[in-house]
Amino acid sequence: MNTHYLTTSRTNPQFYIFSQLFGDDTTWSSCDWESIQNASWQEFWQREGHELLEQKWHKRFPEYKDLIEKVTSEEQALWQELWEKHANDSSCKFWYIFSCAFENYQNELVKSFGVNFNGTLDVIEQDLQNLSVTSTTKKSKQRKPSASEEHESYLTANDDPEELDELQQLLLLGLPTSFASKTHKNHKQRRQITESSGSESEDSEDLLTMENDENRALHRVQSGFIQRNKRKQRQVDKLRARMPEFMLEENGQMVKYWFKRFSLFSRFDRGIRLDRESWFSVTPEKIAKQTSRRLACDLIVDGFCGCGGNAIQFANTCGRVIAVDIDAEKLAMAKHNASIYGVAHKIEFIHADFLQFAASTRIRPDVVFLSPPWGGPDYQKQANFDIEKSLLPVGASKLMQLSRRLASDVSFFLPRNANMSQVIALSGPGQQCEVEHNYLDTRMVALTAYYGSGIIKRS
Ligand code: MGP
Ligand code: SAH
Repeated sequence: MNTHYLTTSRTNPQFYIFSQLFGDDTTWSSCDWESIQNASWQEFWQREGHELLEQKWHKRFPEYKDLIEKVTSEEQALWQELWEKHANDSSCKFWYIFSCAFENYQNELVKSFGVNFNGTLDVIEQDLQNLSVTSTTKKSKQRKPSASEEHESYLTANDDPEELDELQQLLLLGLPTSFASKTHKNHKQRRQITESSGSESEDSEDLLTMENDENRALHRVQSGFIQRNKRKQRQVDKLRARMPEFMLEENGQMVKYWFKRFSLFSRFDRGIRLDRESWFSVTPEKIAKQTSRRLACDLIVDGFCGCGGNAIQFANTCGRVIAVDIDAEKLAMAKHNASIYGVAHKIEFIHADFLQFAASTRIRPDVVFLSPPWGGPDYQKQANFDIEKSLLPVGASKLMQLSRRLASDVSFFLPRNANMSQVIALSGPGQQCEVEHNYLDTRMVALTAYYGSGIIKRS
């Protein structure tokens, strides 16, 4: 994977969606890859292309805004030429990242059908040959990224370019930055070399001067190094002070969520509140926005509202939102977060167990949206996540049955490794569903499944 391109999108991960209709008889092998790719690219480029080009342009040429009014027509033509080149180069880069994400999508879709990947590689390769994907992307498909590249691609979902240095340090949590002992060791080694060579031949006085000179130089280097490290350490300390305390525990495994905070909520710095579970469960804003565009309606029920990642976005596209959660503290946080986005008045927060709520309510929404607990970050340990056995509080079929009591259009937010045959089976005999794979840059975050003719895209 070309890290340069990924670096450019670090501050603002691009959001790609690949979606496909599935019925009883569809499998991954009957996917129309080419049309999925074309439709996804067009969808993305129409949604974000123009803005991305403009953003990048103004970053490259900050003087443009001030100059353009005053330039001659000849200069204007030169600017125009520059713009065209910029638009062309930039769209190529975005296309490249998109193609990488698309390759990942193909691989991940196949895996989610529980197919042994090695056995199908040739077939997929054949499919890829038929696509107009550039040869560089084909190469990248077969090469497993190195550890450092995997780290890079993890970073792409972060919104904190200024703090990457600190991130790298924080990822080694439990620092001290151990510079003192390190330099001491080097110093010792150098001494040993000097001493041994000296004992063999040289005049001891010369040696002493040399050693003093070396020591002085070494001292200068060391003190610069110490200064820099002290400065870094102070920055790290400052950053750690801003992080929730629990993140620094558990071997630092939760720290990654801190670095995604602006990807989770673009207004994070205005006082967004999250508890431990919500840090790893909240739907990233770009994905929540997309789901809310898809599910725009008069009345929607968000059955597992959490701290409001989805509910807040629904409030922007739906007439009214009913947000249910079993945890009163999370509901309070959701209400607070919704007020930061200026939409709290559009959401009715209901403290209830969704199972009981759905079984007893007389409310008849247009759509029910479900993002239940997946059992914490360990969901990733299953090769094929069993949505009947591992979702909480009950399996997907039971959740679907209860939701269908309220509305025929139901949507699930599910783990990226969800068993695809089970996801399709949820639509019921003879019915179809649409499965959307949600990517931030080249990384698949999760999938969203749509059931019911009112919300399936092309039914
Ligand atoms: P993740 O797998 O914990 O993060 O969750 P990431 O960065 O993909 O992990 P990595 O180890 O591969 O780096 C990805 C996304 O899934 C989160 O941002 C949440 O939106 C969603 N998510 C994760 N969990 C554990 C849950 C859950 O239990 N319930 C719901 N509804 N969403 C979850
Ligand atoms: N979509 C949310 C995150 C949901 S996490 C967001 O973007 O912010 C799953 C939520 O389900 C948790 O908040 C948890 O408290 C809630 N939950 C668990 N069991 C529940 C139940 N039986 N009824 C309602 N909510 C439940």
